[in-house]
Amino acid sequence: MFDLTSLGNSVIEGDDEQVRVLTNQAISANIEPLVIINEGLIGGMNVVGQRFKVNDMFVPEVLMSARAMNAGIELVKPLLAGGEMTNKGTVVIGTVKGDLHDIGKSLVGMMLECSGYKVIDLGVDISPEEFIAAIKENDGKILALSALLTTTMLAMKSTIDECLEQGIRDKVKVVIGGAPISQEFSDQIGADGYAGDAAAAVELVAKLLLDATMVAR
Ligand code: B1M
Repeated sequence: MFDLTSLGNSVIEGDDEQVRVLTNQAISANIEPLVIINEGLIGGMNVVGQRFKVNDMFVPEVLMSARAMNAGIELVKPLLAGGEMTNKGTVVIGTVKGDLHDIGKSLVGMMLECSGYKVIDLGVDISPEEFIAAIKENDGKILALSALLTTTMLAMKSTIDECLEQGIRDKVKVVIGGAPISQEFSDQIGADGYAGDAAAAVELVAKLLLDATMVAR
C-alpha cells in the first residue's frame, strides 16, 4: 500500500526529485490522480502554509515546496486531461493589481481545475480591466481574486466596482481569498463569498454555481 504521507513530506522538504519519484510510484500503484494531488501534493503544501503562519518556515523554503508540488502535479495532470476534466464552468483567477504572491492562488486554481472547472489563470498583478476582459472573452462564470497584502486587498473592491461599471456584475460570481481576507471584508466590498483555503474555495464555487442554476430555473 502506497503511503501518501511520504509524498506530502517530500513537498514539505522541497525535494522535487523525491516528489517525482514518489508521484510516479503512486501512479504505478494505481492511486487515483485526484487523491495523489489532494492528499499527497496539496496536503503537503497545506502544512507548509500553516508552518509559515507560525514562522516555522521561511520564504525560500516555501518557494522550494511550491516548486516540488508543481513537479508532482505536472506528472499527474495528463492523467486527468481525458476523463475527469469536464468543464463545470469557467473560472477566471488571478492575484490582484500590485500583488505578486501566487503560491496560494495557483493552489486554488489547481484544485478547481482538478475538480472539473475550466480555469483561466491570469497570473499576478492583474488590473480590474484585465480581469473583466478575460471574463468577457471566456464567458467566465466565476471571478476568483487572491490578495496577500493588506495594501492590495482594496484592489478587490476596485475590481468589483469595475464589474458594476461595465454591467457584468450580475453575470459573474466573485469569490475572494488570501491570508488577510475574511468573510467580514468580503461582505464589506460586496463579493459573493470568501474561502479560507483551496478546498473551501472549491466548495464555495460549487455552491455559488448551484445557487445560480436554481435562480435561473
Ligand atoms: Co510576501 N508578504 N511580500 N512574499 N509573503 C506576506 C504575505 C507577509 C504576511 C509576510 C510577513 O510580513 N509576515 C507580508 C504581508 C504583510 C501585510 O500586508 N499585512 C508580505 C510582504 C510585506 C511582502 C513584501 C511587501 C515584502 C517586501 O518586499 N518588503 C513583498 C510584496 C511584493 C508584492 O506582492 N508586490 C513580498 C514578496 C514576497 C515574495 C516574492 C518573496 C514571496 C512570494 C512568492 C510567490 O508567491 N511566488 C513572498 C512570500 C512567499 C510570502 C509568505 C512568506 C508566504 C505566502 C505563501 O505563499 N503562503 C507570506 C507570509 C504568510 O503568509 N505567512 C508573505 C503559502 C500559501 C499556500 O498560502 O498564499 O495564504 P496563501 O494561500 C492560501 C490561502 O490564503 C487561500 O488558499 C491558499 C491555500 O490554502 N487563498 C485563497 C489564497 N488565495 C485565495 C483565493 C481564493 C480562495 C482562497 O479565492 C479566489
